[in-house]
Amino acid sequence: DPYVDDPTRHSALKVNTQRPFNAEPPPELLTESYITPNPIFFTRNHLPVPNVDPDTYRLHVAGPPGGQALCLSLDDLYQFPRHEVTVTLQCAGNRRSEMSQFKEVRGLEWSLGAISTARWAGARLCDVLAQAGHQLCETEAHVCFEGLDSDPTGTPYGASIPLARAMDPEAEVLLAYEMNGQPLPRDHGFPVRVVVPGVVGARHVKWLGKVSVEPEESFSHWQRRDYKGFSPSVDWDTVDFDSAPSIQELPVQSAITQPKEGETIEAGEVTVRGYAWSGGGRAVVRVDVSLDGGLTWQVAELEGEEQRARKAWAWRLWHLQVPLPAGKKELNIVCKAVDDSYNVQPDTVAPIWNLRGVLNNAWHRVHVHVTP
Ligand code: MTE
Ligand code: MO
Repeated sequence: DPYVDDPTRHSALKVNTQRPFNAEPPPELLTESYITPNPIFFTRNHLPVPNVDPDTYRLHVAGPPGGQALCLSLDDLYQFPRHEVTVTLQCAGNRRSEMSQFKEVRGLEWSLGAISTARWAGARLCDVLAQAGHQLCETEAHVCFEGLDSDPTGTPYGASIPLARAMDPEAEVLLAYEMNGQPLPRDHGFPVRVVVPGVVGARHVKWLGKVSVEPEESFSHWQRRDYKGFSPSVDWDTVDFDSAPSIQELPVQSAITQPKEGETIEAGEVTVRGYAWSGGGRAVVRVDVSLDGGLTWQVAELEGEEQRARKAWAWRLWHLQVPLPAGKKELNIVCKAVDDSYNVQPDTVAPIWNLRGVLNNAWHRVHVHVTP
């Protein structure tokens, strides 16, 4: 069993698959705090967790022609200026189960918890690339990452991001060695992972072993044959993965974590809670909440840290506390967020359904009963 060496996990996690380990925190814990505690941070593993010895760990960074290939120990990495940033990480498959309720999709049945937020610390990728002699270039280029986790054929997990993002100090791409003030937990990439603010989780390569700059995107299965969006008309017989770009920045997203679907609440007053986030550093400017399925709306109160313009890498938590009209027996609670490009969420899954069940950002809906 290649998974015997996997770490032990927190019992509050809702396990999706045990081998490889995939799990999410329950909604009520997810938005209990702005920073997700490490033990309940959602985990998305495609392969067994590698057991990396921090003393012998080396990160290989390929150099350009005439440049300098680097072979960095953890201590070497600590010599680069330390950079800290709070980043929300979301899997492209977050909320897939709502998409599969509409029509079958292939993938893990994530509820709304394949998203979490941490304070990450590490070396800036741009500093490490510069040390190896890499520069921005006019021609298309991508920074390819390889993990130390691999399948039975020895193929590692891999992904890539455009060189322009990697080299932009404002994009704050990190080679992270700390998560919420602790060394990275094994499930989250110990000892080093990539953190790409504003970009889909799949590019945040864990257990980072190798970095290189290439004229093309990573040839990894997860870059080329997965994590892409398609029209609802495309099925497994007609899908052409080369025809769609890899997912990088994610669309505006929000979900309700309280009350929960099917719950019975007391008459008088209701408190609705949830999260909202957008990709690409776009800030959440507003969250609208409806108690009547979208006929009328109220504006929720945003909590948590203020976001920086164009660098809003972390989510906003929000709440709305309102009296209930007398005689209401049930509520159809809906939320939708607006980002600072005025992007909005689609009202249903139907127009964004895709065979892989990724990129679900439809209005989130929760139906609750009210006791008289
Ligand atoms: N990196 C490696 N090496 N192996 C993986 O399976 N999964 C990716 C990404 N990085 C993965 C990886 C995916 S799809 C996601 S959503 C995030 O890690 C999840 O990060 P987390 O487990 O720390 O939440
Ligand atoms: Mo993911």
